[in-house]
Amino acid sequence: MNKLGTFAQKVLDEMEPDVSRQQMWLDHHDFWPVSQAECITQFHDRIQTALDKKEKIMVAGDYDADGVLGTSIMVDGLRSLGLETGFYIPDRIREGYGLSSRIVRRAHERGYSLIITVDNGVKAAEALAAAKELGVDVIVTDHHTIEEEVSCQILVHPSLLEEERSSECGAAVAWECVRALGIDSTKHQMWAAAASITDCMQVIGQTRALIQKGIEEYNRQPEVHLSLLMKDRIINETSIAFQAGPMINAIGRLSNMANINNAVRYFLSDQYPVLQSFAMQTETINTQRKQMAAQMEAKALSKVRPAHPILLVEDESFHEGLIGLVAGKLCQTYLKPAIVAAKEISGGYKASMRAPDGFDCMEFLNLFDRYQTLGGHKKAAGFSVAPEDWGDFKKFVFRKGIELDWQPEEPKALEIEPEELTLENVEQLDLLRPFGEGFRLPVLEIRNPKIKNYFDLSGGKHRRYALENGLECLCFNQSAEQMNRSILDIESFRGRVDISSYRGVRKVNFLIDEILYF
Ligand SMILES: [Mn+2]
Repeated sequence: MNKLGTFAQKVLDEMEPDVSRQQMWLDHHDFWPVSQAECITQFHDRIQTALDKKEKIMVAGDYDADGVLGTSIMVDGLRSLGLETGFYIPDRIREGYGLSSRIVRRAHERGYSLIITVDNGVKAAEALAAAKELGVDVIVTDHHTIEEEVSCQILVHPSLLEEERSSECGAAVAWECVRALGIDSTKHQMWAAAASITDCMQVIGQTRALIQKGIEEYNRQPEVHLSLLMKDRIINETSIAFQAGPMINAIGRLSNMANINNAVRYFLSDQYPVLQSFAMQTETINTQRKQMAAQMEAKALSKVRPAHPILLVEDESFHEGLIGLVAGKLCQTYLKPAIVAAKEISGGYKASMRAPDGFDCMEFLNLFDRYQTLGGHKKAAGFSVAPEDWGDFKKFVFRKGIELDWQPEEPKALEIEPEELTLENVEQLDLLRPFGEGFRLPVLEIRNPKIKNYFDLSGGKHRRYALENGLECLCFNQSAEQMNRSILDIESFRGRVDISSYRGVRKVNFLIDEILYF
């Protein structure tokens, strides 16, 4: 049995009530061996043919962090075999998502006879048809839901691999392919681990093994490309989710300011000065991304009609690479589904939707039938609408929003005593890592907190509550209500635990996300 203390066990009981499955979350599993799936064998054999015939291969990736890391794994792997391998990632704003006929034609003109997609391709019917006509073979490697027939030579997809690989992201699928060629480096593992985290994959099976091993290995010997994009020296999945991931994604989002293909060049380079200069430029772009997103969020919050059942905000000034972040902010602030739209250069509308648990974006959006493009899942979707249909779309959102009957899932919280939050107890939670989709730490709740005193910081922006047992509870960016209500009204604090370190002394803090009042 496991050696968890009572506090960590209490948290695990909340996360996994099925006792027979608890050990699985604690075990560190070895990688499952090279996949025996038919598509992986086909992939292996087709690459062998390419080697024999000295073919030129073009890797066509997606513009998010998963796509960039997956493209880097595939290109690095194929080049190490001596194959002449090019790559191309489309410009998010000018070209849009996925493999297009234009990319296929250009590859053909340049003498590429084989295209391998990474993290996209299952929705590229038109481009796949163009390739067929030109006699270019295509291997599609992707993890997005298959909704139509994928007409290509070979399809490598988690649904065609063994069960334990069902939650793999695009980069992990690329890694499975490269492994099957007998080239397997820890660098590739760490990149695939970082992509799994950034793409919010379920932390089970091979994905869990990748993240555990990738992070362990990184903390033993940091991987230079990732480390230049992170501040933390010792990392966990949160460092990647909040540092390296957004840095890579910022380049793809602001494609009018930077070329996402340079991000792949970065991962393929080993010239330290080149890497440093790229990392510095990325930092600048990411800072800009944060500022622009903050401005857009402020504007969206001022324009939104919070009483509407489904929030919809559009503005001429919105940058289309950032609308998803703003929709996320509205959704989080009002706990309602939110759509944020930007006007494209072409005059059409590009929109992003985010929804709280309990609502299904795609199910809702599919009730309207005039989209130019549409893709996504339950919690998030992206789509575009022609200018002449936009008015009808807005009416649809308003009317259907009123008709629809849905309830946000009640957020559950695990009640704890401040005395339980000792350094030893909180450190034990690390044994449950990695956390992520399908295995999230519960929200912790301190009921009737015995507040000894409190102190406002940065002119009232933040507040620190000290409890009688010595625990400090920090409320960052407190709201007007949180600032003005009497502490006697406070029924409970909801939030998370955090370990801070000051001059070598580590201590536990409680970070307040929500204050409930009597
Ligand atoms: Mn992906």
